[in-house]
Amino acid sequence: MISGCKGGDSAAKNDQTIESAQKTDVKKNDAVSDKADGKKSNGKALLVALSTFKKDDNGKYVIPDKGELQILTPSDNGWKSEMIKDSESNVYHKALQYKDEGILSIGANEAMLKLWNQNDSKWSSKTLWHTTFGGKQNRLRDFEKADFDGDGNEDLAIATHDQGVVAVVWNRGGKWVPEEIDRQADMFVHEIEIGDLDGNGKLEIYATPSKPNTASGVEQGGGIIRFAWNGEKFEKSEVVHYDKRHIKEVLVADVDGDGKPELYASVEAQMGEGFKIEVPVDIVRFDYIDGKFVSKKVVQLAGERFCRFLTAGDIDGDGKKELVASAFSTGIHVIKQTGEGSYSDTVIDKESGGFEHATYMADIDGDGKLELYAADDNHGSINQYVYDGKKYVKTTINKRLVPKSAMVWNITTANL
Ligand SMILES: [Ca+2]
Ligand SMILES: [Ca+2]
Ligand SMILES: [Ca+2]
Ligand SMILES: [Ca+2]
Repeated sequence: MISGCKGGDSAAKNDQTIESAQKTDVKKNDAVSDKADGKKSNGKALLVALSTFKKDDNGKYVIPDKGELQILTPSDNGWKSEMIKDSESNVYHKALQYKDEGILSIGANEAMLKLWNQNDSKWSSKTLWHTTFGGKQNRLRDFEKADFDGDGNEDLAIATHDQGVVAVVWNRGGKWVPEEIDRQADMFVHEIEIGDLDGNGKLEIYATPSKPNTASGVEQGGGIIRFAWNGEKFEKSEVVHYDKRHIKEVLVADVDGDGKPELYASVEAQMGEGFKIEVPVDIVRFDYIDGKFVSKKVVQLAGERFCRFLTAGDIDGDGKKELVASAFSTGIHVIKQTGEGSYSDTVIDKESGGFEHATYMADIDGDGKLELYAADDNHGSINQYVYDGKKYVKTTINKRLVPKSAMVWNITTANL
């Protein structure tokens, strides 16, 4: 049963749904694979989570269609693309490999958590959680995996729309048990990050609730909340709150290399009437010091309204980590710490952009150095950036015919 769940009736319903889903066993869906040769690759692949759109009567790609998971695999003849299509959801927000058990996906409208597996080159899925939240939208928006209770099984923390639900889906020895750990009416929780910022050996969950988008974006408040496991339940506290700004992107990483992770946030612009940017995007760092969070501005992205992707890693091979901020309209920013509290900001590609501008760092080619992968939705391309010692060399590894026919929401990797 779902213990400590605040959902009441919906909790009972969720539990029932999961029971029936587990009894259903493997469901074929309408998964389509366009992989021509059906061979399994042996190396790492990129998992690209997408939503697709159909044309309306005016020929505009605005009607939500299927959620899709694109698997991009390097080969001697360039990157191979394979699509898993799912008509039960119209958005795939993210996919994560879960050990050798398969690929987990989260979708929206319908809100579904699925586990995908490949047999004889056909992908099929099992639904682990299918739920509604009682508002207008039912979206599983972001998730991360970690063993919160220390039982040896990795659990999932999931951000959802639009009733402020933060859920943990416990892995109880192979049985998946969802639990709502928070709920706030008419709130959108966009992002989950996990890390031990207080250094007590237990992982906390960081989540970003914000008020619904308005047409003007004026006075859309939000912040970061934190859930710390106390051995029995999660204790909620606030990291930061803004009345006129909000956060849809956070990152936990040890960028300064002192062995302790920091929390980074992309604080969206404070907007005035008529889409006037009163304060542009700030990248802010939060350190947990003596029981509270201390914030410091890293950089401000001049002229930028929002930045929905922060990643970190040593992308230029100098032994120190960089922070990469992929912004809506000002390109891909590589941010380097140049001293105590000082940072430089270099735009490596000002043409790349989009609402999400999903970005990921991975060593897919196996040379021991990270490559940067970014989804440029303005041009419908997925690009790789490799630092050659002087500059970032850009290679387009995938391009769709009609850029507006899809949106990329996330990029991760899997060993397939
Ligand atoms: Ca666990
Ligand atoms: Ca901790
Ligand atoms: Ca570096
Ligand atoms: Ca590499």
